[in-house]
Amino acid sequence: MQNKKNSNFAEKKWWRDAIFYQIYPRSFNDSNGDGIGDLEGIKEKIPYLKDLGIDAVWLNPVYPSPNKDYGYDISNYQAINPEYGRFEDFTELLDAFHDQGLKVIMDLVVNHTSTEHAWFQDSRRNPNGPYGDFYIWRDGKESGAETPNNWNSFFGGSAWKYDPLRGQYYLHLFEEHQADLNWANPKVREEVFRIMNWWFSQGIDGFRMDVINMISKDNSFPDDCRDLDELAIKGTPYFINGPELHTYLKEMWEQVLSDPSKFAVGECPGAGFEDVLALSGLDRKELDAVFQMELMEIDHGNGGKWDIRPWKASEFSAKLTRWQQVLEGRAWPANFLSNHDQPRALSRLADDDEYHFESSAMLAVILLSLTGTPFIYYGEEIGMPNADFTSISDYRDIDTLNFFALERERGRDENELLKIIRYMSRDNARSPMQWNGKPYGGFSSTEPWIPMGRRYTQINAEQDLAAERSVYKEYQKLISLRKKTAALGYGSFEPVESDHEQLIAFMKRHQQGDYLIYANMSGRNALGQLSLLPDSLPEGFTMELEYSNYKRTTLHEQELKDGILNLRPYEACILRIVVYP
Ligand code: TEU
Ligand code: CA
Repeated sequence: MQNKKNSNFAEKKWWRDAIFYQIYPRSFNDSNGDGIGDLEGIKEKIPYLKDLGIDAVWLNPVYPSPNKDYGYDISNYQAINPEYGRFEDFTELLDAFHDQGLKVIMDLVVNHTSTEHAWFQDSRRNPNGPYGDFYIWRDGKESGAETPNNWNSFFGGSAWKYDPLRGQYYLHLFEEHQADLNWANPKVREEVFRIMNWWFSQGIDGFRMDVINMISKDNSFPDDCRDLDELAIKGTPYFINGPELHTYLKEMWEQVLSDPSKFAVGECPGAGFEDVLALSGLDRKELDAVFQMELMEIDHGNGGKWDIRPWKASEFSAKLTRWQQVLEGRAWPANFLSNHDQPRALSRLADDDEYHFESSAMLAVILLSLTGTPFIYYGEEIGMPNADFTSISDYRDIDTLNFFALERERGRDENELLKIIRYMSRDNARSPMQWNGKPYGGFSSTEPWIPMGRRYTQINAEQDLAAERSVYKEYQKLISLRKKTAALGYGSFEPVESDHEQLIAFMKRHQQGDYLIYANMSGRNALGQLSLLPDSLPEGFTMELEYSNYKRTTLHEQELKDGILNLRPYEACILRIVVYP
């Protein structure tokens, strides 16, 4: 049965059929032995990526940066950070990917620049100069004694920094060396569009856009008077999904993105259903897809990410269901379970130890069975767990280090904080790629910029590829199954047993065939009630097993007879609905 709505996506777009792989260049592969991953190192691994079956890569920022936020503080948009290589190394890498039929999207970080960027250095010196109004400068209250308002930075503390040279405060929603650009200034937009077109003229295939839904601020910069948890970020209602956001993005579409071969996916923290439909709706002429963060906040308390709360499979299922169904036929989803800002899904959502293999494959089944474009994060394809550092000195991430320092100042216990950080820190996802069990995991011949993950000698690509039960090979199987099964990438989503406390179960319906997906997100056996399947299924249907992460080759007669599916810990199955004429 064809779901009318998803036929809206019939028009071929390379990025709708693509499976993306996100590379964090600083931690992927070091080719020159300085402990920092680089572009030549990525090029060496193209065969590994090609064999996996992916179609495109997203590179986190590789532009010159003082690395206060490791690349998300850019000091020059039209160059390559010498730590990663020369500009020629970039064009050679791009050509090498394209020669293998793989697309490349870059990271566009234009909500803010580094305070080392020439624009900012000129802006603070020449308020009436050409860049005087490129940033958000405001006088403080009480003749400058107080910040212009009570907004917080995402990395802790105030979102305002006083600059004695300019005699004013500038806004920084992130680290104080990341000054927010003033998008209300048409010159700023013009410059950004020129830079984007310049990169497209270099041959790239698209952009992942950093916090793109924060570029428009409420120009009256009011205080946030909500009664919030002390850890919560004040100000968000005045800069997330701001007043001119859609005007700016429509202009960007006109000036840069109208060509259908160009892909634009926006990272939009705090974007709800209506926001995502407005930002990436089919007829909106803004973005092609949006990374929304709701699933990533499943374990966030009222205080946000550092206020960790337990979560249930039924909550996970509910969030998945809502987003798949609300966007159906209206906006194309961008799906991910891990990225460079989140603890790794394997350790966060499943069992990275006793059921390491099963859990890794189970999460891959969920990611690769959803409608939308899937993004695999480096290391997921071999079941890399969290880095799991034990000492604060192992951490490099400014967000983590700021949280630790500020909470220590507030007298919180060090071990309690280390426990929270060990679970939630972004560095859990930024430790070097574990290629083998040799010193420094085959990532580098010298000590890396950040320590290796704690278990790299047991969990690494070399061992996984040699293993009888290889996570990499499960990803290959699931990627090729997805590519030949329209229902997985384009089907309509129907939840099954959505209140099950262990199982994520859903159908994907498509004219080319219907499929049933079960994923046990618990370390205990779970039962799937086949009788609870949608009664819209045709009379006398049966099922055939297409995939299981256990040595299961078929549904047992007993299960079909009893209508009960026995799922072992972290077992995941993909079943094809078969209707005999
Ligand atoms: O992330 C935006 C974002 O929402 C996360 O930073 C989140 O707030 C974070 O985990 C803090 O809790 C983007 C980039 O992905 C991130 O790496 C950058 O640090 C950030 O923007 C600023 O550029
Ligand atoms: Ca290097």
